[in-house]
Amino acid sequence: MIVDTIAAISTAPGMGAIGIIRVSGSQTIPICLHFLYPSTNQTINQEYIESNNRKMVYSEFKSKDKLIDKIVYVFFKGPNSFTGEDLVEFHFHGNGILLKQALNEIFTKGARPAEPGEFTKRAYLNGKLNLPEAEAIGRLIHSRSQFELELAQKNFFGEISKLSSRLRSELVGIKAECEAEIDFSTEDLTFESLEERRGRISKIRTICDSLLSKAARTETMIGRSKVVLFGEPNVGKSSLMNVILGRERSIISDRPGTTRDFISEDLNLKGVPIQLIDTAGIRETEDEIERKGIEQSMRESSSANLRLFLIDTSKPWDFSNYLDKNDKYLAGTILLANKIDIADKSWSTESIRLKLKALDLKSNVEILEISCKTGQGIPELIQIMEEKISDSGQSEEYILLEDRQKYHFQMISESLSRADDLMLSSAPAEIVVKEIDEAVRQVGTILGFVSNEEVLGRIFSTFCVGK
Ligand SMILES: Nc1nc2c(ncn2[C@@H]2O[C@H](COP(=O)(O)OP(=O)(O)OP(=O)(O)O)[C@@H](O)[C@H]2O)c(=O)[nH]1
Ligand SMILES: [Mg+2]
Repeated sequence: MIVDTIAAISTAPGMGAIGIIRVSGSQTIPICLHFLYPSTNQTINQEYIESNNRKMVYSEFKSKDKLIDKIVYVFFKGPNSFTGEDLVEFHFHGNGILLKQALNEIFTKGARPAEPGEFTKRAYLNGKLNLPEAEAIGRLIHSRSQFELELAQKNFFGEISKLSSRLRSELVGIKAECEAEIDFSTEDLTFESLEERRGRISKIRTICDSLLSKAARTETMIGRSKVVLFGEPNVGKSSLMNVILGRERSIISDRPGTTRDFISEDLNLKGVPIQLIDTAGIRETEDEIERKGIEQSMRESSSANLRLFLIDTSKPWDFSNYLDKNDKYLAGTILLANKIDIADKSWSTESIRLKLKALDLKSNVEILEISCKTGQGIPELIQIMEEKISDSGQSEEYILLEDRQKYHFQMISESLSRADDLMLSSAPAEIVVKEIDEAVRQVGTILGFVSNEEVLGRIFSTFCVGK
């Protein structure tokens, strides 16, 4: 039984209509009795607090006759609280200084500062949440996009726990079969064939492996996607940056070499956070500063999730030659034929398409005519960007795994692979069972069958104080 009492500000820093201090542990009621003066004629005592269990009560919050704030509070009698212990939430006015003042008063009356994630850790230790759910709370709070939030919600509502429980019961079944075979090998019983068992094991391995690859895909989606605008000077990269952002961020001029550094701005497309980067136009130059900018452009563009390569259709160029010259930049890009409002008569999308085909680039190049001046093609461009970036397809294709969970799924897969090798080489069942047992242990760890204080400390310390 945890006896000490913790307290922390649970709302985000900054000003707000309300700011909540949460207190949990055995001193919760004495702390309430010390500070609360409900504006009824009733005297406050333990019975009063407990009879108002889970109700919002209006009260003065006073320390030594000094009125700190008029608040509402909710008392939750353990075990029916978030942490499973007696818990109170004091809803103050949302001023950081006021909240700190009140919190310091609370610290003098038997509570200590909560560690990061300690409320959630207590909830877990008291059986209120399982570990994957507790971890999902951390994600829920920190989600930066709709996409990430939805996946965190799925985990919070039990996705990982259900999945792991299913895997665990499968693995326990296999282990039981193996053990029965060892124990009753001298008796005339039929057990599943080697092939059947290998099939069952391989099915679980496939599930783990596919989870891991889905999780990897999800991570790239969640990480801020980088979209880079690049191409020769004066083709309209900065103009496009401004059009997409809807404001004048980059300097535009008809002088080639206007942008010398790279300019980065954050935006959100369909809930996916994006870093949009405008770069220095690529060309041969004697100017050292410009050359540095160009090198930077190349670096940015090679690490981008989506590359938009701009060309200027207003030039009377031989575009075929132009593409030959630039073919190393083209693979996997969207080729934006800009300034289509003043396109030269030599411009033809069809011939460019044919040329691109002939270049035999490793990955597809899409081509889109746009004008930063008239806005032609811009909605289509945004739509293509959204599709490419948030290409979420079926949400079943994505899953959020915390590093810890990934590690254990990986370990399960490896144990099962070793078990399979052992079975193939007709190793004794006793040895095979050890690997299966290890897989059972690993999946148990995902579910939170962990007693190690250090492991738990690590998991919850990534939370913020007050959670
Ligand atoms: N008519 C027309 N002019 C455009 C269009 N897009 C850009 N321009 C003009 O083209 C010139 C160059 O535009 P920028 O956006 O500065 O080009 P940039 O690619 O950023 O150039 P650097 O920074 O020098 O590499 C400016 O004078 C723009 O007004 C367009 O779609 N139509
Ligand atoms: Mg520019």
